[in-house]
Amino acid sequence: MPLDLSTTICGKKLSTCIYNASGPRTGSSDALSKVASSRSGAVLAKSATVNEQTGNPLPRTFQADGKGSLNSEGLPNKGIDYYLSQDTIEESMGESGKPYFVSISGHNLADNLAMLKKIDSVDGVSGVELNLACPNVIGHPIIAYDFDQMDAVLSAVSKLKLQKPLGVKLPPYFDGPHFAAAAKVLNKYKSSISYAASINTVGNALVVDTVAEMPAISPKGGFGGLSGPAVKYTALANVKKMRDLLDETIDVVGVGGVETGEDAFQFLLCGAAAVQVGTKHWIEGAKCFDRIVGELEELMEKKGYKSVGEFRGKLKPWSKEGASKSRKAKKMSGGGNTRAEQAKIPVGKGGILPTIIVSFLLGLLLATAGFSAAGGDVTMGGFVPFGSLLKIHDGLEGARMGGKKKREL
Ligand code: RRO
Repeated sequence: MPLDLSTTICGKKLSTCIYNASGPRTGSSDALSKVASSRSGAVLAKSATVNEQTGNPLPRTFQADGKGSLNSEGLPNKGIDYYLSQDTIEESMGESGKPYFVSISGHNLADNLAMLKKIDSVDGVSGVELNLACPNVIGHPIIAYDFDQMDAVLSAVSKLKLQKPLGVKLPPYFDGPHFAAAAKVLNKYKSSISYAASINTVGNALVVDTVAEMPAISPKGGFGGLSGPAVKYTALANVKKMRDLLDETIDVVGVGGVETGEDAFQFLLCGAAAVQVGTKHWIEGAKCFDRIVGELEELMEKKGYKSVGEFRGKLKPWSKEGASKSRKAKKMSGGGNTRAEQAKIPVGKGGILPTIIVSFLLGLLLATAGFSAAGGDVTMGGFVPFGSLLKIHDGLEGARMGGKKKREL
């Protein structure tokens, strides 16, 4: 019997519990159609504003050292009407039959209410994610860090009595009282909220370019939202806490640093009803959904699970027995948890030297081909032969809005 990876969000069945986060590669029907054609269980569009906007100045994204990515996109998007048009929905979703969700991040409450009213009457939209957590709009602090403002927004939204299901995108919280305060506000409006997506990027991080002695991106003095593996543990904690604190009628959708089926499994264990992928989708493209779903299936098979429901939310308390089981399994596979154990893991088959040589040759090749080593406003670029940094500046952006090259938002 095939494994059951399905889930239900906003009352809609998703064939797999993995889908895309609003953000990279979600700004156009072209990009969204690739998600729809993959094993992603649903399709979620880029956060929209009332009108089309180009976002912050370039360079505004940076992928550093494989551990984290930084962005200060500033909400580039085609405007809500684009994401609601039947042409866009048809071009994006094709015959996939999957749920299509939109996301909004208005400049103010009036904008959000106006967009929600529009969305509510559009066929083919399964729900809306209200982004309360964008860290990158200059002069606008993160709404969901101000609990009074969050309450006021949700109060006004609940008065609309929307027909479409509503999700909210939350920022990461880091302290007990903040988790509790956020959950209290959300629970107050539980009859209007279908799910909470935790987490948006970790706001106001800074990557420093050692060579140029400057920030790696240009807007906001180099401050941007941190994503990728660096934030996974924060995201897991937020999902677990929110699942513990939120009313059971509000689903928690996990997002933050998911790269593998094992990552997705961990989010599900912490109680996520579904798992979104953002940064890895940006880096790898829509084929990441096929890979991550396949890896989750493999892991479930190994563990003897037939459906996601069998382990979702069943994270066990720490125990000596569990730790011993884990240690034994790691020993068998040659890995380990402690530094001493990890030091024994060989670096590839031939050790580290071949890796250094290949990296050096690749660096020379890229330099000869005229790639930029210093970053800046380039599509791809930068190899520092004696550093460990292979960086890609605005890889996705390709070119500016309206520029010659096609750009996937
Ligand atoms: O567009 C962005 O700069 C952006 C948004 Br709306 C968001 O919600 N989170 C983020 O990291 N970047």
